Amino acid sequence: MSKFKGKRVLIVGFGKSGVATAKYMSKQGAKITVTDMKQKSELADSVQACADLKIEYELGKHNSKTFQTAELIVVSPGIPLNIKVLDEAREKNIPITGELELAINALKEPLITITGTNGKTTTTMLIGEMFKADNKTVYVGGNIGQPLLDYVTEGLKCDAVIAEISSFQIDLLEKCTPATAVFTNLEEDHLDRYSDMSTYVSSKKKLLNFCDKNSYVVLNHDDPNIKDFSNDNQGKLIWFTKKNPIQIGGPFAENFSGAYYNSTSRQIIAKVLGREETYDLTQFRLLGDHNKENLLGAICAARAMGINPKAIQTVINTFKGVPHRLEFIRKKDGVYFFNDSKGTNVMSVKRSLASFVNNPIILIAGGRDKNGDFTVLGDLVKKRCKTIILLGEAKEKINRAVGDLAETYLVGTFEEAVLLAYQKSRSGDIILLSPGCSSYDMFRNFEERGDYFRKLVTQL
Ligand code: UMA
Repeated sequence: MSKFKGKRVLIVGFGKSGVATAKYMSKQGAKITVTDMKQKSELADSVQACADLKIEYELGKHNSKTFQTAELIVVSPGIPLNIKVLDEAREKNIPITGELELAINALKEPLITITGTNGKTTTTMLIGEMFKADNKTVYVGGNIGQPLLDYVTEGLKCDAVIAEISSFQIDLLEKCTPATAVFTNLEEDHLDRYSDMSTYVSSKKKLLNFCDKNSYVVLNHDDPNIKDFSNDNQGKLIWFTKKNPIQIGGPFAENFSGAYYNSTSRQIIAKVLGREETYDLTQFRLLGDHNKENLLGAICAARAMGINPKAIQTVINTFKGVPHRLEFIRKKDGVYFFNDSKGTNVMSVKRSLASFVNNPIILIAGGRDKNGDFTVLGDLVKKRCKTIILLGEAKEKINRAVGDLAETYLVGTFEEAVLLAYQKSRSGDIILLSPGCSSYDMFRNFEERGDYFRKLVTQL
């Protein structure tokens, strides 16, 4: 019998994670209450998705009493853990968990986790494709937008589960032993939720501390924060770097286990399970150095899990990229349009700007600020941007940080931004939407923002 049968389970937040939890808990026979600060009319999709389930709703508010009388509280990742109702429940020792924890507790398959600030989704997708190219069945989920708990509820059976995991999800995890854990990089993000960078780093590190001696731990040697993770690692360490290990020298070069990029030959050299292999990147389509990092991390994880090098090379040659991550939309009058709506923090804008070396950029940025420091974009804006178009809640702040370094306009709507960018463009220019902010001031999520941008660009 399920341990949740008959239990009063309170689900906080009724987005994707809340819906997945409701479906799972309904199957387990729990007594479900859902609470969300939004009104029912704003949650129509979620309510519809759970129309067949027996659920008590408390919408438009969070009621302290409901929190204090629950036997288990399942919190959605986007909800800050320091809200009053959760503090009160903690005082009463009511267990608080997340959808990911419920899923991981029920998983039997090898779990590959991917976390970091940027590049998680691309790395996750690449690993998934590498498994599939080797005729393995996989479930790819987590922060990528497909709740992991759906895999359990639907009773699916795959060879492996590949999960993109955010710090918000890690904060709600009590245990998790990945077969392989990839850490991409750690850059400034979510400082509206974490008090400072070190608290954010500690959150990610919690996942490293879960890894045991059987876990493969894949670390980015080029990222100083991630490099430091090796000091606390219990697992089997695999490095990736864009430098030749010989340049780094010392024991790192002598005992190198991992993958590195050789820029002269445009190859990746991997030595993961003792054997040395070479991967050719001449057909790899994704732009930017950061995508080489994503590929390096993916190769390390796939090889650690025994994926055939031939399957990996096939994915390198055919992978088209991920929507909303430097996604090429169209070329019109010689102008190239790119949708980078997932560029929701300052460092990811930096990476995207650095990806275009030769063409002048018209950057569209802004949205809801996450307490980011936009001044770090200064050098790249000066070198690469001919125009910046700013919108959303953060437009004044970004203008003050970099507005003097390129021709800058502040606009009110997305339509204005796209039209102005097009009017200002000349053949050879790149129009890049890379907001550096979350989308929540104007859209439901970054996907909706990117889809809208794509639609406007297609209509031009
Ligand atoms: N809400 C409350 N009370 C509050 C705050 C919010 O009720 O005090 C409600 C909101 O009204 C809303 C609901 O909570 O209806 C939303 O919950 P959510 O933000 O957790 O959204 P979900 O749709 O459940 O999506 C979550 C992840 N969202 C976040 O972490 C913000 C999705 O990651 C993830 O894909 C999904 O679970 C499935 O696992 C998105 C994301 O932006 C992509 N992640 C961040 C990132 O990548 O930077 C971490």
